[in-house]
Amino acid sequence: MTLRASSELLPALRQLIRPLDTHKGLYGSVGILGGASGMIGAALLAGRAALHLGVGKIWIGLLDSRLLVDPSQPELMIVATNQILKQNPSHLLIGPGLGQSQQATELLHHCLMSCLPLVLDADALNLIAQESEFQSLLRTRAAVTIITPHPAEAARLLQCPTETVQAQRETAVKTLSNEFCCHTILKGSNTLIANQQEIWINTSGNSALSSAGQGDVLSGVVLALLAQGLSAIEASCCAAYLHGCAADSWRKKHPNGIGLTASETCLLVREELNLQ
Ligand code: NPW
Ligand code: AMP
Ligand code: MG
Repeated sequence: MTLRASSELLPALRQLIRPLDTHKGLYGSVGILGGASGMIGAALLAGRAALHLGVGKIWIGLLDSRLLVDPSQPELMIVATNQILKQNPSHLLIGPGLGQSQQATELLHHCLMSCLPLVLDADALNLIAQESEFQSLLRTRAAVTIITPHPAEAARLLQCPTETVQAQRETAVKTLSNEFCCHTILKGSNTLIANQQEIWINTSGNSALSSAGQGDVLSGVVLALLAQGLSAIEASCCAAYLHGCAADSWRKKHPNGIGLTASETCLLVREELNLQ
């Protein structure tokens, strides 16, 4: 199969250009669920990425309810997990730092049952891999669903070794999209993006992204683009491309550099948006 380049879909980003007379209510009101004890940062990183990519309102339902505000990012609205769906969100992301507790399982069930466009990452994917009922719910969702596995998460979903996924990445991404009737972003060097018809390849990005929380940032970028009107495939391809470009620009300033943090990547991705 011929792979298309993810950068082909960049013109879709022009949809983000705003008229003068507008308001935040038009740019998505997203709910993010995750952040169990010890992994609060994952949900906050996804929220920060969504914020820096222009989402109107961001609600974060943290499983660890001890944090009431992100002092470094007070724009994020942190609420109890059971408050997220009550905020009438336009789009949902579940998974970053979610853990695999009973509470996590119940929240995932609610999300899969909802009629809202949904991004699934990290532990949401691990829970789906373990539960056939979740797999059925995923297949039969009426709304758009995007899954963002790294190779090990993909292997859990496909019930095969990670080495098999890496040896046959095109087959893996296509199988995931077909098996679960969704859009798939198979992360890693040369991230692949697939719907049930086609596969796109991302050529931006580098090993500076091999650090904690970078996937959580990517999921927030995908959510942001989806919430502002891009189609699932446009949001997936553009997010992977911009995320990779952020690391490429950083490497230009720091040849062979290491130590790029996910927090920095949130800001750098915004710099990559060229809406002229
Ligand atoms: P290894 O180490 O090579 O044997 P997991 P996670 C493998 C949250 N986070 N290619 C790797 O294999 C996330 O959101 C919270 C091949 C290892 O065994 C999740 O909710 C943070 N193999 C949760 O933590 C920051 C690869 O998979 C295993 C691979 C767990 O997520 C960190 C690790 O993957 C994190 O994002 C690749 N490209 N990538 C926070 N600040 O709060 C991974 N593996 O077991 O799914 O664990 O990705 O750390
Ligand atoms: P996660 O493992 O969920 O934190 O996701 C890691 C993110 O960083 C994904 O978007 C990967 O595509 C990206 N990434 C990690 N390592 C590399 C690499 N060597 N080259 C390009 N992208 C990478
Ligand atoms: Mg991850």
